[in-house]
Amino acid sequence: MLYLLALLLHRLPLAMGQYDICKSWVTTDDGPSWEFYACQPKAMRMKDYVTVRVDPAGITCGDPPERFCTHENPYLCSDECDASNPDLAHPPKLMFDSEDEGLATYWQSVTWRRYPEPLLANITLSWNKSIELTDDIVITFEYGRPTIMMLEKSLDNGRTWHPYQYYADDCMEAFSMPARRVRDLSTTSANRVLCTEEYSRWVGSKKEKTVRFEVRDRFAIFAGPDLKNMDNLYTRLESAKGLKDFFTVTDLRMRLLRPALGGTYVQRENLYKYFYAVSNIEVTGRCKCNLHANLCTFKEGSLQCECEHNTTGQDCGKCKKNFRSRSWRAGSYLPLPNGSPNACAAAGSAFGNCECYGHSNRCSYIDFLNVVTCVSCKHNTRGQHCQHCRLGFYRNSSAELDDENVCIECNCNQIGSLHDRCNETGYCECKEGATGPKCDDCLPNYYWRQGCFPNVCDEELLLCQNGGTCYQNQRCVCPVGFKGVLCQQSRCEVDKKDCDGAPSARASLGTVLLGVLVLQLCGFVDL
Ligand SMILES: *[C@@H]1O[C@H](CO)[C@@H](O)[C@H](O)[C@H]1NC(C)=O
Ligand SMILES: *[C@@H]1O[C@H](CO)[C@@H](O)[C@H](O)[C@H]1NC(C)=O
Ligand SMILES: *[C@@H]1O[C@H](CO)[C@@H](O)[C@H](O)[C@H]1NC(C)=O
Ligand SMILES: *[C@@H]1O[C@H](CO)[C@@H](O)[C@H](O)[C@H]1NC(C)=O
Ligand SMILES: *[C@@H]1O[C@H](CO)[C@@H](O)[C@H](O)[C@H]1NC(C)=O
Ligand SMILES: [Ca+2]
Repeated sequence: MLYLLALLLHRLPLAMGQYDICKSWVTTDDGPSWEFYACQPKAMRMKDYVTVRVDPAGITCGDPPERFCTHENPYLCSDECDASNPDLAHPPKLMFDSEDEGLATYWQSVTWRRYPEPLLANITLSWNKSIELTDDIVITFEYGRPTIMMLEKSLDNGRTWHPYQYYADDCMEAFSMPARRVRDLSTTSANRVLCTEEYSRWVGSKKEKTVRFEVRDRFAIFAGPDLKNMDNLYTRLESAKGLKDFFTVTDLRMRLLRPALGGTYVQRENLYKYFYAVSNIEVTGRCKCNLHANLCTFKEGSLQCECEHNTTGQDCGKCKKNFRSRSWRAGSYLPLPNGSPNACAAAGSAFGNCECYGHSNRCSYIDFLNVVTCVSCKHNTRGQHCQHCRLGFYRNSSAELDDENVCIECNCNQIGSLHDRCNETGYCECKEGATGPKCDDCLPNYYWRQGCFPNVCDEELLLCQNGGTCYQNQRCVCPVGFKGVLCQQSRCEVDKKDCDGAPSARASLGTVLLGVLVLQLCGFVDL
C-alpha cells in the first residue's frame, strides 16, 4: 500500500505543471526516502490581497458633491458624484471589486476645475510581500484613458521607487523619450523601461479602455508567441542578470499626470469633463518564495510563503534554525525539468564533522595537518569552523554563532587608537590621552585635535595670566603687551621697544619676577 502511494506520488511531478511540488516520497534501492525539487506557488489574482492608497488627500470626488460630464455628452452634465451617498460615491475600493455583468463600478477623481494647474493623482498598491508578475497588469479606465501617466514599482515595501513604464499620447513631448513597443524588444533588452503611445491616444472612451503593462509580451521574447517554450524562459530567468527582479514587485504606483482630453485641446469653458475614473486593476502574479514553497497563504493581513526545504521567513529567504551548516540559497529552475531545491542542511550533516555555521559553502581537507576546514568564511568570520571573528571585528555575544551578523565591526577611531582590533566587548586600545570604547574621546586634562594632547591651559590649574583667555585648552590668547604660553611674560621686559608704560604697570609681581629671571638668564641683569 505504502509502495503504491509512493509510486503514485512519484508520478505527480510529471502529471502536474512545472515546479508545482516541493518533494515526493520515492523508493530507491536503499528504501523509501524524500526527493526534493524546486517549487513555486500558483499564480493568483493579486488584487484580492492588496492595500490601496490614493494621493493627494481630497483627490477622490464627492466631498463636496460635484457634477461632471463625459466626452460623449459634454453639455449634458447631469452625472453626480457624492461621497455621502453610497449610490453616487466612487471610493478607491471600487477598483478591486468583482464587476457585475455590464455594470462597472469605479474610483473617480475630482474634475480638472483648477486648470491650468495639473490634475495629478497617485494610486499606490502595496502587498507587504514580494510577488512575481506572471501576466499583464491591466488597468481599466472608464470615460477615457489618461493622456500622460507613469507606472512605478518598488521592491522594498515602498522605501525606494523605480520607473516601470511611461505612457503618453506623445512620448517625446511628455517624457523626452522615443515611443517604443514591448513587442519590438529583443532578448537583450527584455527588461528595458520604455515609453509607449499605444494606450494613451484618443479613440473614443468606450472603445479602448485598458492600459497594460505587458508581461506576456516580454515573456514571449523567450518563450515564443503562445508561451509554449517555458523551459527557455525559466533558463533565461536563472541566467540573465536582473531579469527575475524586473518582474518582482512589492508595490506598484500609477502616477496619473494628465486626464483624457477627448482628442482635442483642453476646453476651459467646460472643465467638468476632465477627470480620472478607474474601474479595475488586474494584477496576476505569484508569491516570491525563492523556489522553496508551493503554497502562499493570507495570514494576519499579509501573504506568507509556506516554506519547505527547511527554510523560513516571509519569502523563505533564510535557513531555519539548526539548518545553517551552509549558507542559504534560492532554489533554481535548473536543471530542467525539476530544478534544484538548494535546501538548507542540518548542522553537521553536510560535510561529516565540518560545521561552518552557515558562513561557508565549502570545506577542504588539509593533508599535512589531517584536518577538514571551512573555506572562504563569509560574514567577517574566520577559523576552521568559521567560529571566530576576523581581526577588526568582535563577537556579538547575544547572537547565535550561525547568525549572519554575529561579527560586529570594531570601528576603532583611527587616530585615537593604537590599532583597529578590539576586545570581546568591542573596546579598542587607546593611545595616551584617548579614551572611550572607540578611543574617540579624550581623558580629562586632554583636548582633541587629530588625537588627544595634554591641555595647555584650562580654567583650574593652568590659568592664562594677565587677562589672557584660554582658547579650547590649546593656547592662551594674550592681551597686547604679553606673551608666553600662559601670557606670563610682559613684552616690555623682553624687548624695551614694546614698552608703552601701561601694560607693565598692570603686570603682576609674579610676571615681573619671571621677567627678571628671564633677563637674568639672558645675561642682561646681574643680581
Ligand atoms: C506621487 O508619487 C511621487 C513619487 O513616486 C511623488 O513624487 C509625487 O509627489 C506624488 N504625487 C502626488 C500627487 O501625491
Ligand atoms: C508585513 O508583513 C510582515 C511579515 O508577515 C508583518 O510582520 C508586518 O506586520 C506586515 N506589515 C504590515 C504593515 O502589514
Ligand atoms: C528538513 O529537516 C527535517 C528534519 O527536521 C528532515 O526530515 C527533512 O528531510 C529536511 N528537509 C530537507 C529538504 O532537507
Ligand atoms: C546582537 O545580536 C542580537 C540578536 O541577534 C541583536 O538583537 C543585536 O542588535 C545585535 N547587536 C548589535 C550591536 O549588532
Ligand atoms: C574590554 O575592555 C574594557 C576596557 O578596557 C573592559 O572594561 C572590559 O572588561 C574588556 N572586556 C573583556 C571581555 O575583556
Ligand atoms: Ca470595479
